[in-house]
Amino acid sequence: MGIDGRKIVLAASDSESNEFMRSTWRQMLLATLPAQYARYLGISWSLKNEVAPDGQAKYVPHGLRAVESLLLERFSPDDIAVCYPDQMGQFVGEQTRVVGVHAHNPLGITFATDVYAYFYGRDIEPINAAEFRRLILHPALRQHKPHLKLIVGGPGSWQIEKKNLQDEWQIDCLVDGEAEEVVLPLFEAAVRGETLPRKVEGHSPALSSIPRIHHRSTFGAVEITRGCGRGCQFCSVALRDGKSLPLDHILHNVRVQVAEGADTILLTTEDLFLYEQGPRFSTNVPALTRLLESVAAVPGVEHVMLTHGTMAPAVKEPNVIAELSEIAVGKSVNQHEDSTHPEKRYANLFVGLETGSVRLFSRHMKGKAYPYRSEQWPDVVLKGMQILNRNNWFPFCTFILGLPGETKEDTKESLDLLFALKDAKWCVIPTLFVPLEDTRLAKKDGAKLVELTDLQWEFFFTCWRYNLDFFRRDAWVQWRFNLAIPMYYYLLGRRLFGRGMKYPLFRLGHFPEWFLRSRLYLDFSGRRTPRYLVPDQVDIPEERMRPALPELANIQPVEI
Ligand code: B12
Ligand code: SF4
Repeated sequence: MGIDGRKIVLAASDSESNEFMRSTWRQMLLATLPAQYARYLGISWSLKNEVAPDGQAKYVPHGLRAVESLLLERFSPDDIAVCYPDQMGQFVGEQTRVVGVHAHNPLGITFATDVYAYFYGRDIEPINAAEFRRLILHPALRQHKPHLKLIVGGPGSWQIEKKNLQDEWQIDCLVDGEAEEVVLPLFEAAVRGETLPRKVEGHSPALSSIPRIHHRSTFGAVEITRGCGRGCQFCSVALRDGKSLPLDHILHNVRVQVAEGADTILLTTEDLFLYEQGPRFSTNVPALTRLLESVAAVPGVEHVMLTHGTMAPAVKEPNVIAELSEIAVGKSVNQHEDSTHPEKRYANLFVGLETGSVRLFSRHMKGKAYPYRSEQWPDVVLKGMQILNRNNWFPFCTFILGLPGETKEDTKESLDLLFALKDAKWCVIPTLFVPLEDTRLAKKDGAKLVELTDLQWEFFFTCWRYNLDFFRRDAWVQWRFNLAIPMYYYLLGRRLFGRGMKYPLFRLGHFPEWFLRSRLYLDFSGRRTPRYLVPDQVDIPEERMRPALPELANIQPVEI
């Protein structure tokens, strides 16, 4: 390309584009592993991405592909290059007028990210943040800044404003929210060299404005729904209007991915069960089945992966899980010896459980359980997990510690629910509450590791004890890990976080239960019966069986 460069360059960091081992889990680890020490942790990860012969990126996050497609409506493909940082010098040159950068989680300050890097010391940043810094401070950007505009957008662009880094990083404009209706005028103004607004807010676009993509996304991500509508107060997508992408749009995007070498498709959604939903979040089982079958039938698709889902639909309509399993499990990338599938495959679904406290649930997220009531949440979780596990769905679930107003009793209720799930096949990720911009809890204080109570530490490490026991079966590795735990506590942990973490941490290190029993809330020795047991069934409250609002009574599920 030489010194001229392209008029428009779009870029994403290596860690946010990465699809190492086709594992979404490994990419999430990049948002968490401390950049400085990651190589010593014995975890396999890589930042290598594939580059096309002309130097462009083979795959980047789906949001950036959407931006590229919008720009292709007005600009020639010869005007645009999409690349990783290592190739920026090839594409950013004298002719470049605008560089658009994608930010999924640029500083690692969202849920469950910097928390883990902090365990190594307060100033340690996760790999993802270090990689974003490498991108945004790239020498080619600095060299050509006088004649180009720098625009950053994506779900994590708010983090840059929050940390006051917009000026230091010479970013002309931050785009927050959905960008379909803002990208073209903004990039055109940038190409004309006009001064850009410091910040632009994107709002939910008309369904028809969401473009079909032209090139491959990381993990073969294909959007099937956008928005949610359940209204959880801590969630940044809760306010996005809920919509399903038409099947021919979805299949077009699947074919584009496969044509450019993807063999795995990641169906991207806030909630799988909202796809072509009927009235009041009711699951459209035929539409979902048809979706999965159609995607799996596209020649070249070897694996179909899922992102997020909620528990209540699995409880209300267990047949949906059974119906989807042939593809969701049979075409999954993931394998675990506890799966009863002949090839030991299991389906992964990210499920936000967030709390076991009925009070906090009712206050911050009651729409999540609909049509069940908040008081039924523990039952919904336990029954849902049973149904998922029976069908070889091993979900990745999150809990949020430190939600505004959390008391000791709330944490105990969460611990009780966690204990009732001790034999579940799952991965459970404790996260700390982060007041995300554009949410109803934006003005509240975030939770901090140094302020965790003893009970919250117990919750935190009990989750990881479960995960170790379920995923790490190598006795020798486990033994070494167990030895390292007290060393960590006495050398660093105690100094960084205080004594509250001690016994919970020791449980993570498999200290004997006779020693821990009297010092912790949960009793692993089996003497105490759990507060919750899996219910035989969870009844939908009668008033929720009937349409509550007259106008809803006339809405019919989508006909397939
Ligand atoms: C798929 C996905 C993943 C995948 C793949 C990610 C990837 N790198 O490709 C996996 C599972 C690996 C993943 C990981 C993580 N994710 Co994620 N992920 C998603 C998900 C479900 C879909 C993303 C998507 O493709 N959406 C569709 C596209 C079209 O939307 P979009 O990306 O927002 O893009 C639009 C705009 O943002 C904008 N835009 C995007 N890029 C650009 C660039 C420019 C220049 C401009 C102008 C505009 C622009 O235009 C697009 C069209 O409107 C979203 C939720 C959601 N539905 O969006 C969460 C989400 C983005 N992830 C989230 C989080 C927290 C994470 C993790 C930190 C999770 C964790 N704790 O470990 C990690 C971070 C990974 C990393 N490397 O840092 C949060 C972000 C919260 C926040 N606001 O900070 C979200 C919103 C989920 C949630 N509800 O909390 N994620
Ligand atoms: S159910 Fe999930 S996506 Fe929907 S509002 Fe709640 S947290 Fe957000």
